[in-house]
Amino acid sequence: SRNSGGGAAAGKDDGKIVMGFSQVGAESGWRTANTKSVQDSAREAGIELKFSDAQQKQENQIKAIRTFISQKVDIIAFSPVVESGWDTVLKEAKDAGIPVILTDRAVDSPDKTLYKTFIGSDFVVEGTKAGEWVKKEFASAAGPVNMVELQGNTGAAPAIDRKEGFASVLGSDPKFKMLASQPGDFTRVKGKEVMEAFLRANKDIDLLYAHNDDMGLGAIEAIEAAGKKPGVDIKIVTVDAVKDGMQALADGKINFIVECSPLLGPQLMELAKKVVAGETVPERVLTEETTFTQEQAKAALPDRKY
Ligand code: GYE
Repeated sequence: SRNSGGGAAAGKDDGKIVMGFSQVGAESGWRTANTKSVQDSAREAGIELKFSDAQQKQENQIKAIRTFISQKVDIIAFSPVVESGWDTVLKEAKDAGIPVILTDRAVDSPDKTLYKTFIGSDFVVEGTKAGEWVKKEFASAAGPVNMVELQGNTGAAPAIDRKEGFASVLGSDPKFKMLASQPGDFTRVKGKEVMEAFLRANKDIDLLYAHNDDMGLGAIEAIEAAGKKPGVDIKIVTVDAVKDGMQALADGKINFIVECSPLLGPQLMELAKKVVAGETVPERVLTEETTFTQEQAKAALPDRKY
């Protein structure tokens, strides 16, 4: 630890950066790839990682952050499961002199001095890309285009923003009708369950927008069990582009995927080193992403790492 500054419980000052990282959980393929990226790049950067899995519960993340504070880590990074309710614990970290980096997801704290930087995707842009694809895909359809939406976990930045971006493109166009929109918590199981309910309640669904691949993959099972063809009878657009999603896209069961990169580890470690060294870092670091059609997925799949 470098943060040994005289305290009784301080570790030895061996110059090695210690990072406490509180992860959301292991809810999706994206998350698994993200965890691996963080762990691998910490090792490569020579940063000692204290990794904690919150199992999708905010209270567990708050506990983990408090533990990191009491352990006097050099830096804390975390991916907040929901946007709200972090001010108190972030203030505790700040008062202890421990810098915080937001990874992947944002918090809605008005006080921007509670964290040093935020690295991750622009989720509103992702939702916009999904909406624009839908608009083009159904350009020649008479309408109405009946849509359903599987949201991420309630209160999470990517759930709020992906919904907003999509609605900003299609929401004011009367041709596009959102029949139902419910949380599927970013998991396959819940995606399947909620899609079953959507199918029971709505005879005529033209399009499913799922906030991640895993919920889309769960929904595909529900659609097939209902005797319909995913990608044909019901078109599907998702976000992430993890391997299983890309495979379903190449197989024609998903129609379009908006990429969201989980490989945040290398940049996170670079930022952490700078922050601990007292250097200034940009307050927002955006990830670069693309989109995939079925043909593009076929081409990209052989080299897809996650
Ligand atoms: O899209 C989803 C995961 O926060 C961007 O969380 C991340 C999202 C990702 O569970 O698959």
